[in-house]
Amino acid sequence: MIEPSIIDNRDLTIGIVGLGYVGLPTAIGFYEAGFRVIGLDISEDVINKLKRQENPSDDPTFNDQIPNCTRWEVSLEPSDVIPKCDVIIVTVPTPVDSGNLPNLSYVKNAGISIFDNLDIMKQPIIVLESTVYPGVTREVWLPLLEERGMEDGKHIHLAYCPERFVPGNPELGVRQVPRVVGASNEKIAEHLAQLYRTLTEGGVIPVSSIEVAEASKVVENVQRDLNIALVNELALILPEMGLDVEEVLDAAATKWNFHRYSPGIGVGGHCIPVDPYYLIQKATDAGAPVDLISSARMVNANMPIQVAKKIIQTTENLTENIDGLRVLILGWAYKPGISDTRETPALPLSEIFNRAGFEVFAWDPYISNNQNLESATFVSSPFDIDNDIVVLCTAHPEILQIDWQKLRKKSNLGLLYDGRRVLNEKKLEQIGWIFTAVGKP
Ligand code: SAJ
Repeated sequence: MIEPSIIDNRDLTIGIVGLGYVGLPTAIGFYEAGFRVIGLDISEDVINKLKRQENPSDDPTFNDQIPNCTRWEVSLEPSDVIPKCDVIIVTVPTPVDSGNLPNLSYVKNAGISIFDNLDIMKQPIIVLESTVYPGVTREVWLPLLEERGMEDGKHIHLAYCPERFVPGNPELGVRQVPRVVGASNEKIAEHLAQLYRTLTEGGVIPVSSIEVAEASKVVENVQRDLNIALVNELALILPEMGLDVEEVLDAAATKWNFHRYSPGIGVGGHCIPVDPYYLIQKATDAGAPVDLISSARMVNANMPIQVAKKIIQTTENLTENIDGLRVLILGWAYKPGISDTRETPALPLSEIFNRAGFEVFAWDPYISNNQNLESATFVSSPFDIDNDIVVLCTAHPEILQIDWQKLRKKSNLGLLYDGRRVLNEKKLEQIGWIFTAVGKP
């Protein structure tokens, strides 16, 4: 059991199962907070790199941050390390499958490797952090415990503490963000809140149950998806009235409780475009309506199609034959400053351009150009090729700083589409670009 005094003395061994985007910073954070930390992963590459104190992730924040100390251990073998743990935190992926249905196999497999190897004399606490729908922790793990003759609250204690951090933003990492934690047992939730307060300075609130904590996380991201969908739909409506969505949103944002979001070519990442499907699935199973959540998800998922349609229409107004025209996509990562391409809207955009007969090239300063994608050829510089159309998909600082005058000389048609509304329209038109953008008439 994790009594407050044990937490204060740092006399706890904390296991982290899954050393990816969330698990690695969490492991390093609890190590830095003074605990014994054991990291477990199924990837030999990750574990071998960590054993050599190399950063296994593509986030440079962890360069030179990998500990080399007796308080830090990493392993591929659950049987070697799980028995040593007092608290086990599970940070494994919870993706959706091709039909956008939740894939809980990683959560289940993590449970199996934990429950087959834990030391019940320690009455360990098992905390799921991965984003799920309300009920997953018990639905997936209780049957596994029963199969092994174990009971929650007796041999082990289950809990849920949603992962929260912002990839690529060191101000909003696991050591800074506020957290919530729920457990089957109120005392356990309180003690876990105390434990997580050694990790983050952002504050930790215990909530009344595992399910409340599970629901809070998926609701946070559903709200974000809905807000983005609203401005994306406005970006399709207002230009039909001759209005620029950015000008209207700026005006509306002068209202004290208007929350400003930005329209774009689409919503990428492993959170926002994925998490709503978890709540949609659970609500549908429960026979509850999901009209708003699912239609907002469709608006965002269809944004690359809408944007491609607009760009193709504009091109057809400029030239007779669009077949074989060259499009240069600037930015492939799903958001600025990182190399993560999961669910990137640039991919469907490039596929639609291909079907329209365009030849598609892409440049992203954070992504090596040896990507073997069907729908786009990666180049190592935006000046490597002549183009006809340039589409800004990701507002990387390096893309904003491009020499647009020099790039204009490489563009035969000179059509520029600002997919994130981050460029200076007047300046670009003065140097000869035909400037168009999402939400612009
Ligand atoms: N996006 C828009 N318009 C907006 C905001 C975002 O089109 O106004 C797009 C981005 O371009 C990107 C996608 O949505 O393609 C997601 O952007 P994001 O800023 O939400 O970034 P994420 O996916 O890294 O979200 C993370 C999430 N963190 C976790 O789930 C742990 C999310 O909960 C956070 O709210 C978000 O960071 C944040 O606040 O930055």
